[in-house]
Amino acid sequence: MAEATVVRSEGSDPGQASDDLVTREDDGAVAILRVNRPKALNALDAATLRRIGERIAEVGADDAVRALVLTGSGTKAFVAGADIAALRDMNPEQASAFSRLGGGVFRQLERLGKPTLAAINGFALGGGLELALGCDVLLAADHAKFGLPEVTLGVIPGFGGTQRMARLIGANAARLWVMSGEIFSAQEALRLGLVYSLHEPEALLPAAIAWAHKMASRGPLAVAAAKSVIDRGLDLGLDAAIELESQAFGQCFATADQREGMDAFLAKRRPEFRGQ
Ligand code: DAK
Repeated sequence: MAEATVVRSEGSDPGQASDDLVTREDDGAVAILRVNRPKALNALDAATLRRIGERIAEVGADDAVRALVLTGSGTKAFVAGADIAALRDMNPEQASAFSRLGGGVFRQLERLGKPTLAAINGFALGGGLELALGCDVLLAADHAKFGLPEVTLGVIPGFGGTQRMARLIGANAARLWVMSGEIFSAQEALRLGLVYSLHEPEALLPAAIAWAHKMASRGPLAVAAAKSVIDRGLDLGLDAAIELESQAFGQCFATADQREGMDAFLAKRRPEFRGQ
């Protein structure tokens, strides 16, 4: 079945250019992507999901970008979920195709060979929380609200939320929040380890960008290898995961960045990593 026939883009605000659904601005080596559908609290319809995918691909291909921060437009919402108006009339095939579209985009985000941070500036519900879960590190504003409320709509999380929540906060807490569909506070998210830190709303983006710059200044191949080994290792037994780390450690020694990093240390100067 052709994707275009089943994954519709209803829900995008009339007159809003698809380009504008996800804006990009760069701060040096850090790209900042904002989901930008303020009238629907940045809810994800098919057009917005596709645009996120295009932006991620763009960032991945841009050698000048070494880290990504993902946030939502405005101060009220990061992303308030999948677009319920677009979901409502889907048949099972269309829903599966929508799920595959979102799941594919979130996996693309997760596999991006550059560090990614979610700056959660408000509601992160349903597909919005699932989008944040595709990032490497989650930071939040202290007024943010979290939840996977899909069961309140008669469905379940369809973009990997059940799996990533359980991996990140453990099965007990994941079951509680997924099966109740309740919304929870930023303070609870911090307590659960779902987010790394909370910030005053105006301090959130600067904090995320500051972490992104730190990561962007390190050896990019090493950062990408570390990300990959942590992610892949989580799905393996400890022996296999440690072997994966050993292999990746060895591969670092085939790079110019390894020599540059160690030469710079010994010469007491800042390294100039070229990602080679
Ligand atoms: N979709 C569409 N529009 C939304 C929206 C959403 N998720 N969230 C908010 N909006 C719209 C509202 O309809 C409203 O539009 P207008 O009436 O102004 O036209 C506007 O944004 C402002 O929202 P409110 O007026 O409701 O603002 P409040 O401050 O009163 O409330 C809220 C904020 C976030 C508590 C409330 O809007 C809310 O409860 N929103 C829905 C949150 C939610 O349930 N999110 C989860 C969506 S379900 C799957 C694939 C994916 C998924 C599941 C399955 N498969 C294909 C299997 C994922 C599902 C979800 O994410």
